[in-house]
Amino acid sequence: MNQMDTVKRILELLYDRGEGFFTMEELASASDIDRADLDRALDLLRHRGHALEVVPYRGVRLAAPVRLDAHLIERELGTQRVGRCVICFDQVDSTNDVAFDSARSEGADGLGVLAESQRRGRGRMGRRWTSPRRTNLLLSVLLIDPEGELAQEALTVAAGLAIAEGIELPGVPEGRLKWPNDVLLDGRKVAGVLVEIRTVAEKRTVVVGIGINANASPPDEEVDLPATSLGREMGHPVERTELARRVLRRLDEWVDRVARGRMEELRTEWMSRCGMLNRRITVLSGEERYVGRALDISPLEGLILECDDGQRVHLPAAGSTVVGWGD
Ligand code: BT5
Repeated sequence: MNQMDTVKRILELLYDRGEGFFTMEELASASDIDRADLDRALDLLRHRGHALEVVPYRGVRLAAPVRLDAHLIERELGTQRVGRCVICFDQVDSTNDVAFDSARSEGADGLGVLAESQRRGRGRMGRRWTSPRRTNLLLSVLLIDPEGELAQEALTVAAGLAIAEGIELPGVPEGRLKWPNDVLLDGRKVAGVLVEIRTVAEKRTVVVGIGINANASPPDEEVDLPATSLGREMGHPVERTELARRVLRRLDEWVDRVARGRMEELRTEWMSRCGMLNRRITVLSGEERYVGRALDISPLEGLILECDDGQRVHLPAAGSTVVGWGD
């Protein structure tokens, strides 16, 4: 094994042991190296950004929260497209921008970009997405789509579903979807989706940006809709590596369905998780304000609303926000 493989092997061993310790002897023997090489490998792990907790007579373990690491996320991920390659950063402006910047690289389709923090994390329509360092998941997935198979409308819905399924953990209430791009737990926002489309090297390029509050959420006075985190719902911190893997796997399946045009599955699943149907809602779409009953969701055409004056309108996800809902 070369030195890099040794470091990865040690990282796997420590990660898999969770909160348990490894004695130095045990770790050296499990990774088939001598003590001097182990010390060098642990230094390299620290250099890679991992904090280690070393306790006399007990040994070593990864300090919580475990830093997001591409190797741990990619390991036996088993996806076809989404997350085939993953990169993790400490700080970026926006993971969506990094994903777009990577679009010209060979084999970039499906790339997953994660960051521990963002200087300019964004929501839709110029809004901000905030997340304290090393607490949450900030993830963007790059999809090169020259044939235009991945409609923005459908991908937004698909990403919401992937999140709702990926966060199904013990103690977490069922994730409900608020059209077009929010995932809520008991009415509080736990995640948001920002799908952006640009042309890069003459190819249609889509980035699915996902922010999930794993362990921290902004206070009510700082947000339009009250927020929550998975950790708050569960009563203990959530390990983010496994969470990222769950969401990437679910997104892989949903992106595949969208690419194959299996919209009915998308619609059915979405409807079963949507808390808004048949309720009277107020939607801001572009400059207009619409009030009426939500009749249906079309993964390609958006929300179908029966306005109070009897008129039916199709509202696209892009540029629309539900600002109020009643019975
Ligand atoms: C969204 O926009 O919900 C899309 C959020 C997408 C964020 C991800 S993080 C990775 C990737 N890189 C990026 O730069 N962005 C994506 P929108 O529906 O416009 O909601 C934005 C609003 O949510 C803000 O105006 C705040 O009121 C609220 N907000 C901001 N941070 C929040 C958080 N952590 N949790 C809950 N609400 C938040």
